[in-house]
Amino acid sequence: MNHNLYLQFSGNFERRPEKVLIDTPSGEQYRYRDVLAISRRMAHVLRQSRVQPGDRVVVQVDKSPQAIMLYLACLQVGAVYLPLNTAYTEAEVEYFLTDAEPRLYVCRPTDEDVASRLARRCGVAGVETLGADGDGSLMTRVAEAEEDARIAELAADDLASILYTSGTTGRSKGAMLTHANLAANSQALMQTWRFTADDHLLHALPIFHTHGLFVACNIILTVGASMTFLPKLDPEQLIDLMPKATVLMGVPTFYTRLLASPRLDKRVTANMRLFVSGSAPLLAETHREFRERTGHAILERYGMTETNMNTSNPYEDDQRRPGTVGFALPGSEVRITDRESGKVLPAGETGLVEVRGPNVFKGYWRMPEKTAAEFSEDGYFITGDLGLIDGDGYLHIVGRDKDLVISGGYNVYPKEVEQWIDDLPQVAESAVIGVNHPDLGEGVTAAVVLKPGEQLDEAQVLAALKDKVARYKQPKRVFFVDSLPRNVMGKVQKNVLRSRYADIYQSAESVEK
Ligand code: MLC
Ligand code: AMP
Repeated sequence: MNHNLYLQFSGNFERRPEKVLIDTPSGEQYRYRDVLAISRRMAHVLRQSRVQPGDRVVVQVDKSPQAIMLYLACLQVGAVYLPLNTAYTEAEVEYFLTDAEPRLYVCRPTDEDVASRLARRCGVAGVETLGADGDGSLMTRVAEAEEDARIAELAADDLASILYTSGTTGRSKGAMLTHANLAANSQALMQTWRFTADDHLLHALPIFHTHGLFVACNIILTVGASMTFLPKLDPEQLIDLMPKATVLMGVPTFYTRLLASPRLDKRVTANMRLFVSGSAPLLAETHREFRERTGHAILERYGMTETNMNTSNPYEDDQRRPGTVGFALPGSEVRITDRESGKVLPAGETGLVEVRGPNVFKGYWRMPEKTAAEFSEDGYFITGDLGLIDGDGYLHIVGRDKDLVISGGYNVYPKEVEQWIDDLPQVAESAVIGVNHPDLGEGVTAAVVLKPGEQLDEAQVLAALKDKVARYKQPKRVFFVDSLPRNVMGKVQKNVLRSRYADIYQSAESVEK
């Protein structure tokens, strides 16, 4: 049996060729038949470029319908789709190319020079470009290519994608997601959230992460529905489009920014059947405010790059509980264990959240020890999140055991930023923390200790980080301290720092987006 995820989508290309799969606010429309034809031509170009099943194709491009066609072409060929955030710096991309050893690197036309230089340095054989408007060298080749309708024959645990996720050591790890992982998760979500071919999704998330790519696009492709692709979050544009849509998926910042618009009300949301939130905690207060204004209870779910989606609040809106992430999805299991003993804890007790099921990834790319360290003996993935399951079975995420900041739904591992700050000759040590931020949930914030007699200001630290790490990882504020608070074991007490700076983003002037 062929387990290629593409087969889960392919029936829709035959059943509804005339139906629009993706449209854009500027009026472009891509029907199922267009997407099929272009993706098959892309598959031809990939094969011409000697991309074989199992080869990695790194894609670092702006959001566009063509980027989804490239994803589909990779599935057809059996290549491993490896999307990267366009915000990554050259240094960050160099690491990914070296680690993943892709056959092909597809970048934005404006990045071609840097990309070619990087490809030469990292031994990547091919570079193509793809622009936001479907321009670039890839599409020039596609225009001349024939359609190649072959679909690679794959096993369930062959890789469909690798998504890099930073680690607490500061070194990024490639999470290997199989065809079976992605197929199982979109099936479970489709059922739980009652998607049908009549749905129309407002898609304003980036498509280089689990949320925007696998949760959003895979469901739409599986049920044969349609979506509007927006390049980025623009709350007014979303509100304009809601009367013709049925579903929105977003990170909590989507909902706080929508609430900031006086236009958001019951009337503009009347056609919508579902608002989904995830990737970061949604404040119960935001849930309640949204319900009051629109009559809709936001459905919160919980997932991870490594595991896809694990839990969801129930579809029945009176059973959705603010501040909780609901129940394990069909086929998945969730338990809470004691941090020290590893024993499973009863309802109401807080511990590590562990998950098991067909959604859970195969492991970290070329890191067997790291993979083994994050699984329990009986096959549960240890998420590093802290949670409890209440008496009614709802999972609450109450914190994180891992040192991680989530800013606007993007993960920032403090260690990575601290290492760059510590490299500055004037710096003795630093600690990077997430501080409550009204727009982004958490704002990346640094506390820096200088070496005796040295001088440095906030602007200099920020300037030094500029080309090192992606913009969203750079601190919103830098503070200088005489020493970092430590416990008796010598460990930096980040909680002390978090409470010291708890109010810095609360006043309107200090809130930077
Ligand atoms: C952008 N900026 C950010 C930022 N996003 N800074 C911190 N945190 C963020 N999340 C910076 C930019 O670099 C820029 O800086 C300035 O803010 C404005 O940029 P922008 O592009 O205009 O930002 P905006 O459109 O306002 O984006 C904010 C956002 C976006 C929250 C809408 O970040 C977003 O769509 N986040 C979703 C991330 C996501 O998909 N996460 C899912 C991961 S999967 P300057 O200085 O250059 O102006 C996952 C698993 C799961 O977690 O469970 O889903
Ligand atoms: P990522 O590694 O980018 O996939 O981010 C996964 C992490 O996001 C999880 O381990 C959680 O810490 C967090 N997360 C995702 N969804 C939620 C949610 N609904 N509530 C709280 N945290 C969440």
